[in-house]
Amino acid sequence: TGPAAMYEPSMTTLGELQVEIPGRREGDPVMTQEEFQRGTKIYFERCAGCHGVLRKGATGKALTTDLTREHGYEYLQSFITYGSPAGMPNWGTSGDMSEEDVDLMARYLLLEPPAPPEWGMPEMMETWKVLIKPEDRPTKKMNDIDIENLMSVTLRDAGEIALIDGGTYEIRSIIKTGYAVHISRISASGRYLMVIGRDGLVNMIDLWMENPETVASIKIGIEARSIETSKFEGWEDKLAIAGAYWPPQYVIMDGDTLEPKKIVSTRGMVYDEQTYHPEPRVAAILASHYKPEFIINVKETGKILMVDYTDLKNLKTTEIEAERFLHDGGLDSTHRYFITAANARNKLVVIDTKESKLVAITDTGGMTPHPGRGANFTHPTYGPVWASSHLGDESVALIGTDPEGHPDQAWQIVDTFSALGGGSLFVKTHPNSEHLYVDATLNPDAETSGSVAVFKIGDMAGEGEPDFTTLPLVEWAGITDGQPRVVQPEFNKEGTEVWFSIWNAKDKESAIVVVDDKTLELKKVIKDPRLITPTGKFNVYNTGKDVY
Ligand code: DHE
Repeated sequence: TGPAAMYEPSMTTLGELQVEIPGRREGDPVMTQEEFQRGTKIYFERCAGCHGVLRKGATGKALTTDLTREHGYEYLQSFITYGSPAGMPNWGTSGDMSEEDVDLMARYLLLEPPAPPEWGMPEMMETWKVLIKPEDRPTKKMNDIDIENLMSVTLRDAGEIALIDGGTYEIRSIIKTGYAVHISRISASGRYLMVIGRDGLVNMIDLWMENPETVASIKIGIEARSIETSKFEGWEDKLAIAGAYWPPQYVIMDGDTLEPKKIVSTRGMVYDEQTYHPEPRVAAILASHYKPEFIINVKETGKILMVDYTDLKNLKTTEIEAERFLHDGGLDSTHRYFITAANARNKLVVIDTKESKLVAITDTGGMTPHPGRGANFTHPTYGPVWASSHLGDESVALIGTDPEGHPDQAWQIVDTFSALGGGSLFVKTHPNSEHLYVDATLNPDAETSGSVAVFKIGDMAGEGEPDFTTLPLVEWAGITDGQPRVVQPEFNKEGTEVWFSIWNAKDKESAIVVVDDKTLELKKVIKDPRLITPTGKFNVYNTGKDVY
């Protein structure tokens, strides 16, 4: 009984939708309806994130039939089997796809992609549930949890999050969320935790309840990645926003109930060529601290939208021409500037959230920047900087973020140096820390992907590349089965400990490793059979206040 029993998460993903083989053309490979359905499911689960639902390409290459047919079956089959150094996974040789599935996918890609359905207000309203009405919720915190130091941990393949106490390391609860759940964000007051699954399911969890639970949910699309809440003074906890990959759109919702208020399509013209794009996906969304605005990355058209949320009926949007393939990013230490990666273009874009204007587009000098929210610190030589690592190579790039004190270096790449290796996803530091942590999650070498590089910020001055310490976290976790990967450093509220996920296969043991930031010694290994595929971790205080 209780809200958990009432709450049935929606598992409809693009892979589960009933699709028909689009009209056959001469020379099309023979494929049964069942095979086509299976191909669609695999494509959604493995390929769409990088190549797009309509296969127009983004982080991955375009796979439209004019191209796939030119390359032909053999080429596709070998590419899917062996992958490429540019980032295509080796689905066949890694054992993730069977030989039959590789064959199926090579044939599938020679056919036109099925057209997925739209998801407008009627569909959203049908999935919208308020499990506990605002008036029936507690009026004060009813538990003894130190909410500000709570960690919301993505349990990716379980479609759940774990709420872990940042002080005692105790798992306070496990909550069912969307399919392949992606990120957590927190409302400005720190009360409501918002979680989004790849299937577009949003859970709103009330951290004041005796046992924090989902109080409202809605499915905002068929594929999604981002969620955020209004943070400007006077608008705390008032609104939520979620962005979808499919259909390409964002929706602004009531911050108490998730009632959908306004859906805006992001289909339109690519910023530079000014040609129409049918699938401009919504990537990172951040709330401005300077204005009542949401900052929205539209990936394929290369536009950053600054959406004023004060009057949804007369919606004012500043549309900034940035760069294609916008992905993730974060704020500088003053919270005034938004720095974001146009990752397939090797660029960082800087926006002034006070003036709602483009400030700079800078080449990072590395391959495919992937900063997460990035890392802010004061460099001994260059002053305030923000860091990003890269997916395609081992480099870390630092961009100057102090236009007042260090005008010559502002928005320039002031330094680049090597960390462990390519395949890095996230960097992290904290205002109270003297260290910069850099993972190498997708590196093919198990020792590399199982470790993290730690740079001492004070040692970054001087000639040559700074040295780093390697912490063998998988070894520290004592997991020998499988090839677990270290992913996403996240600090506790005080900035004294840093947490890492040890991300193993679904049927193997995973863990969370906590490191003492001062001594770089192991503080705690959190293991529990319920910790299935932990990936992202979101400290309530640091996430809500944009401390990174
Ligand atoms: Fe993420 C953030 C998209 C794969 C873990 N990821 C984001 C954001 C986007 C995104 C747009 C920024 C959200 C925001 O700030 O509003 N991620 C995608 C993809 O399209 C991609 C490449 C492929 C896919 O098919 O989904 C992808 N992401 C992954 C993973 O495989 C990761 C490593 C494991 C997982 O849990 O799925 C992963 N993504 C994360 C994490 C963040 C994230 C942990 C938040 C980082 C932070 O510190 O804020």
